Amino acid sequence: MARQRMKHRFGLYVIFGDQFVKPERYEEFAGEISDFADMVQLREKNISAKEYARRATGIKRILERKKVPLIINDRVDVALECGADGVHLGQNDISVSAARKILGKRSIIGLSVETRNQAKQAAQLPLDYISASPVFHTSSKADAANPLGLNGLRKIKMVASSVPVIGIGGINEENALEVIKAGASGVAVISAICGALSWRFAARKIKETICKVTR
Ligand code: TZP
Ligand code: MG
Repeated sequence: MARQRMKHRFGLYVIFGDQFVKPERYEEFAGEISDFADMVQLREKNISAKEYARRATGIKRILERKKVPLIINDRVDVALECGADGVHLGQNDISVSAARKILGKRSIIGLSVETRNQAKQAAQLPLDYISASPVFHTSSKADAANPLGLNGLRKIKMVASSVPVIGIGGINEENALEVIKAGASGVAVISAICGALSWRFAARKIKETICKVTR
């Protein structure tokens, strides 16, 4: 029998890591965005599991007060260690099924997909959402595939209609609404928030924009 998916609000899904924010400012960052983010992902590359969990634990404390779930990129062990709400996996990470066994049925598990075929396969897995990657051109991920465009995003939603799809890549205040209108349940944003002069203001603007279409 197909697994019953729990309902989560994705809306504005903010992603950050030391590529864009200095670790000593993580708690300040989390505090600024927490009134507008529906979900937050810590995305670190090339640091120890111990340091990853230390950073995540500090953020978790802030987000918990606002009931904003924290997702850990790549590392199921780190998610377990810091009591995160879930994990986000790529096509080359540990499998979704293994992550589900380790983290249990209440954890939020997401998977990046770049093609319709990957999306179709993902719809059969015990996951909570997929991210369609990248929707637009992005400079934040060195090995990003060619942009799907809004049409590519629509096609991914079509083959994985039972799964919430999050758009990621090059999303900002100007194009966020189009991404939602194309079928996404949320927008994942890095540089348009982390690179803004005011993190709080940038998050608020995108959140207000996507709230024009409620899903
Ligand atoms: N995965 C696909 S695109 C991307 C990731 C992590 C980067 C998105 O960053 P930005 O700055 O919002 O384009
Ligand atoms: Mg990964």
